[in-house]
Amino acid sequence: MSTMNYSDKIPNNVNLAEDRTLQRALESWQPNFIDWWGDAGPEGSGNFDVYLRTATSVDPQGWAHFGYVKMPDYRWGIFMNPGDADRRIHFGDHLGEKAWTDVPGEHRANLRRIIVTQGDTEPASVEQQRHLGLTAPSLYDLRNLFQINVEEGRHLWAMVYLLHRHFGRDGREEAEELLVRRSGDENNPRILGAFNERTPDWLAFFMFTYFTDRDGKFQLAALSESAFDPLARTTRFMLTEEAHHMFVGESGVSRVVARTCQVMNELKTDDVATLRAAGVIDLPTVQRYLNFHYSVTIDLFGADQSSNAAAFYSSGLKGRYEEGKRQDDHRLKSQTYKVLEVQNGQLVEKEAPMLNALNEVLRDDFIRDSVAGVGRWNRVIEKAGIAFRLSVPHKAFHRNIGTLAGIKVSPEGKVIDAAQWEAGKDQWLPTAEDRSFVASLMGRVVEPGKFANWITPPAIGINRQPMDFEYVRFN
Ligand code: BYC
Ligand code: FE
Ligand code: FE
Repeated sequence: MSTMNYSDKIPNNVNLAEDRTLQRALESWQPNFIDWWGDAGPEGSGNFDVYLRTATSVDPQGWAHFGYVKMPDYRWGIFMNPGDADRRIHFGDHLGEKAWTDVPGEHRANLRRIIVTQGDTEPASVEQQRHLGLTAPSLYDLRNLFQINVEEGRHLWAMVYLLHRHFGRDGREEAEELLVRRSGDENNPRILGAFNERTPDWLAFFMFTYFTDRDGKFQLAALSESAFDPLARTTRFMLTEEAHHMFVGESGVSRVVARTCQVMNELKTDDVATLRAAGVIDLPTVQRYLNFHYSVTIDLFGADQSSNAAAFYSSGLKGRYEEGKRQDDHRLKSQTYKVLEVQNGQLVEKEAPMLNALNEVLRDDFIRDSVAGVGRWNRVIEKAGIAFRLSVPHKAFHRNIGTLAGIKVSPEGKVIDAAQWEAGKDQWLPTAEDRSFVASLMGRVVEPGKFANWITPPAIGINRQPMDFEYVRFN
C-alpha cells in the first residue's frame, strides 16, 4: 500500500491501526515529540503559516502536495517504500538468504545502535538550526529552512517507528532518549561530533546542508541496502527527501558566491576589507567555512579501520553505497583497500583489509560526490571572470576520528607541527572575527521578493511560484 492514511492521528502507510499496542505506544510518544519541537525546534515559529510540501504517497507521481501549514500541526508520519516479498540479502555472510522482516536476535544490539545513531542526528540538526529563522535572508530561504526542519523531524519518526515496532521495551526507552539529548549539551550531547557543533549563521547552514546532509545521503543509501527490510524500505523513502536538503545547500552557497563576485566586479577589487564594508562575504571566508564543514563531516564516517564496520557489512546490516551496482563478490573477505597513515612525518597509503576499511570506502564515495558541487560553485566564479577557486581540503586536514585524529595536516596534505598549525589555522578555519563578521550581515528580510544584500535571488521559486510569493505568513 503506497497511499498515506492521513485520517489517523499518526499518518502512515504501515497499517498502524492493525496493531493497537504499537499504535498506543507511538501515540504516547507523540506529545513528547511535540513538546520537544516546541522546546528545541524553530524558535518563535509556532503560529506561522508556512508553504510546505507534504508527502501524499510514496510513488514518484503522488509525492508532493504544497499548502500552508502551521509547523506544530505538520502531519509527521511513518512512511515506507513498498516491499518486495521475495527480496534477498545481496551482500555479506547471508548473501542469497531471504531478507529479514524482523530483527534476528544475534544482530539486535548492533541494529539498535545503528538506528539510534541515525535517529539521533535528525533532531540534532533541528536543534542546531533553531535560531536561524530569526535571521533569514528572504521568505524563500526561511521556508526552505522550515521544510528541512519538518522533514528531519519526520526522519526521527521513521527511526522511532522501527525502535517501537522491533525493539520492545529498550526500543521505547531509546525513543525517549532521542528527545532528551540535546545538540551541544555538556552533560547530554548528541552522539556524533558534527551534530554538536553550532550552526550559527546562514553560510554555516548552507555548508551544513551541502556537506552534512550529504553524509545523510550516503549513510541512508548504505542502510537502504540492509538485510533488515523495514530499515531498507524506510531509508529509501528518507532519501527522496534528502535531495532537497542538499539542493538548498548547493544553491545557497552558489548564491552567496554569485553575489560576492558581482560586488567584486562592480568595485573591481578582491580586497577583503573593502568587500566586507560593501556587505558581502569575501571568498577566503567562504573557503574557511567550507574547510570546517567538510572536515567535521568526513569525521562522521567513523574510523578508517573499524571492526564495527566489518561486522555491520558481513552480518548484512549495512551495505556499501550502491551495493547492487558493484561488480565483485559482495563478501570482500580477501580484498584490500588503501587507507592513510603517517610514517616518518609523511602521509602514506597502506593496504588494509577491505572489510575493516568500509567506513573509508563510504567516505571516499562521499568525497567524490561533494567535489562535484564545489566544481559547480567554481563555474560561477569563473563565469564572473575572477581567478579565485574553491577547493576541498585534504582528507587528513582537521580530523578528529580515526588514525588521523590528533595529527596536524595542512589543507594541502602536508604533515606539520604544532607551531605551523598555530601559524596557519586562522587562514584555514573560520576565526572568531570571520564568524562575527558573517553574523553582522545576518539581518531579517521578510518582505516578499526581497533578499539580503549578501545573497542573490534563486533561479526559480518553490513549486514554480513567483519570486515575490508569500512563502511564510507571520500572522
Ligand atoms: N563523532 O569504529 P568506529 C544524517 C565513535 S547524517 C563521535 O569508526 P563505527 C543527517 C563510534 O560511535 C547520517 N563519535 O565506529 C544529516 C565508536 O564509538 P564506541 C547519520 C564517533 O561504528 C544532516 C567509536 O567512535 N547516520 O542523517 O564503525 C541532518 C569508534 O568508531 C564519530 C549514520 O551515521 C563521530 N564523528 O562508525 C540530519 C549511520 N565517529 O563504539 C541528519 C549510522 C565514530 O567506541 N551510524 N564515532 O563507543 C553508523 O553507521 C556508525 O555508527 C558510524 C560510526 C559510521 C557513525
Ligand atoms: Fe534526515
Ligand atoms: Fe537532511
